[in-house]
Amino acid sequence: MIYKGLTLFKDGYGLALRTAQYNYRLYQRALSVHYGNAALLTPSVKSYVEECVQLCQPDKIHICDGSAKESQMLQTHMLQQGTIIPLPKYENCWLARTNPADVARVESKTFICTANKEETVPVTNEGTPGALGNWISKKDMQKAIQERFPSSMAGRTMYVIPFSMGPIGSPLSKIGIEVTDSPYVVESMKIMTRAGTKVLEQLQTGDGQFVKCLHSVGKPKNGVIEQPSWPCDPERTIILHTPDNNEIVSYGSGYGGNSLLGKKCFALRIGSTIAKREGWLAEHMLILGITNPKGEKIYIAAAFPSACGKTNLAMLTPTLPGYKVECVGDDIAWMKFDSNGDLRAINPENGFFGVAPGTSMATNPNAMKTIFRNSLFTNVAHTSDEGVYWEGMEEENIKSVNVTDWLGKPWNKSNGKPAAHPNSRFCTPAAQCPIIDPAWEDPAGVPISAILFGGRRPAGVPLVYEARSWAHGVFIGAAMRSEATAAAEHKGKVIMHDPFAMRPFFGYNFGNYLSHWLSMEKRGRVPKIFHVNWFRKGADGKFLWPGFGENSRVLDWIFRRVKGEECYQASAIGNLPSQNALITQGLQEAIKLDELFNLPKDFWEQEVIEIEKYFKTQVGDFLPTQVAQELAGLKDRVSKM
Ligand code: GTP
Ligand code: SPV
Ligand code: MN
Repeated sequence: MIYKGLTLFKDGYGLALRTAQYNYRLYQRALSVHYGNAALLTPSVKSYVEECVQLCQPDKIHICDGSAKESQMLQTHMLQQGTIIPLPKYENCWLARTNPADVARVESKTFICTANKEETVPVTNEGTPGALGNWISKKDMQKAIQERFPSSMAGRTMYVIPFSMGPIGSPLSKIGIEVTDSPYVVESMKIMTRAGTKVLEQLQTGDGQFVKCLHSVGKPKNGVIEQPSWPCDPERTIILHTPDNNEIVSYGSGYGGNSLLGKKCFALRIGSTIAKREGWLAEHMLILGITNPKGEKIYIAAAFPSACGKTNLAMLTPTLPGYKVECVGDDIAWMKFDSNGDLRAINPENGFFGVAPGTSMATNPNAMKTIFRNSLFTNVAHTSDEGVYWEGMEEENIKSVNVTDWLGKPWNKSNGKPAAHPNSRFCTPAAQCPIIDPAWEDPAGVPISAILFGGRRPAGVPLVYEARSWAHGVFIGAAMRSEATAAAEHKGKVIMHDPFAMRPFFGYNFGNYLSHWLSMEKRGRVPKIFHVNWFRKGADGKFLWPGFGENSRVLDWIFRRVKGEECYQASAIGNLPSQNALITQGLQEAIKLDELFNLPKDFWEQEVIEIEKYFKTQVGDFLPTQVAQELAGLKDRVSKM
């Protein structure tokens, strides 16, 4: 065994495995690299792979080249394992069914590891459990790794995925190496990121830096894998991040943000810590370009919590005549001021991992035109004509076929359960989107003129309002709340705080994050900030606003505000559209505008109390004075309503 020369080196950092013999080399033959070219790995990538091999003891090593031939090979392998089902109704599409215990991100098992707890989370004296991330000590992280990873890949292939977040070579992009034992993860990462040999070449010519991402679907302690087609270890799932050395370690889950480590783990958690150090922003935001009837174009970024409408807004089909929306990204934005003081954003991703239920020709035709080629569906329902189905999809699709639900059981509407899991998703190449923005891969990014915050607020919060200033906008982001969704393990429809839609994704102390946001005003021209709410409900429990394409009416008002039109009126909570400023001509149904924009005093008094309590118990002394002043200002204005 050629790894005899490696010793465990417990320095308390990350994996804490270091090669003792520096002259040690990863030889293709000796390591049984059965696919790919180990000679392309830089010395630091080689030593990282060696550490992972030493720890996880895989049978084989596969260095991903990103090719179509490789995809065919992995698809064949996954077909044999029963992990995927072909969908010949479409072109190169596949369906995966996970273990029913592995269907969403697990926020409670996600940790950030720093020397001091305060680096990761605000520590307050209130005795309330922290809800702004979980901290783990270096010692406990080591323990967690040592309890789970040794030999976790025995009998399996270890895939090494070189990937770039952002266009390869862009000054805003960053590289990662994900080591995983899941071929499903490989195929998903090849859609969601730029992955393969070209990234290894970039590593050789660039600064050689990369984020270390180790992932194993794991093996349960008792050795029993319940569903061999989807191995996982839900009971011991853990997702660990060490910002100090740009390292991610994820065990036990094969799904979504738990396993596609470029996404939430890298682009947001590690990304936000890099962004803090380097003076930019890594955010849970879509990016869209919008052109008005005069032919003027601006770009907008929007932060809504998981399953609250980012993909839909990013691909919006405007109902307002003369408007055009183009999509840059649907989930993550990396934003940095350029030398002219403009805030420029890139979408670090290469694909969409979008919520399937609710996606239809009526709600999001652009998504429907994107997803039926070269796509991987997970936990949606299967039809007997070898296609897919989910709640909200046009029902004619299932008129003359039988439906099998996401669990593999026969399904019909009368059995009362959803056919597709509420967090079922499509994974599809962004380049296939018919309205992908011409500048979506511009290495310089696109200039951002407005930032939107929003969430699911069934009561009290109007359709749209504008922040009074940058600091007020930062406060609005900090005070964001939204109804819980199926994207994580939360139960029920409780209204949760989700500041900046980042609560599950902060890589460092939220108080310091707020200071960082406030500091942007000194770095360049800051965009205008708005809050939107498509989800307000009337007394009948129905949405007051039709949403989707009609949201273009709200974007039109925002556009005009960006251009400086005086189409607003001040209110206690911020600027609202002035009378008749929101274009309503052509709306299919009569809209109860009064209800949609009403600001009930008792609601806002309660909201202020709730925000105050949240800041006190969750952020404590880490709350920047400016944000506290904004809260005091709101409280004062609400008292005079
Ligand atoms: P993540 O991928 O989890 O980050 O979610 P997301 O923010 O991209 O949410 P997405 O656009 O996938 O929407 C989630 C759900 O909200 C879907 O079921 C949509 O149909 C629904 N939705 C999106 N936009 C609207 C809207 O304007 N009005 C209403 N009523 N529902 C919407
Ligand atoms: C989200 O939950 O915000 C997602 C899906 O975009 S996941 O990739 O699983 O994080
Ligand atoms: Mn998301």
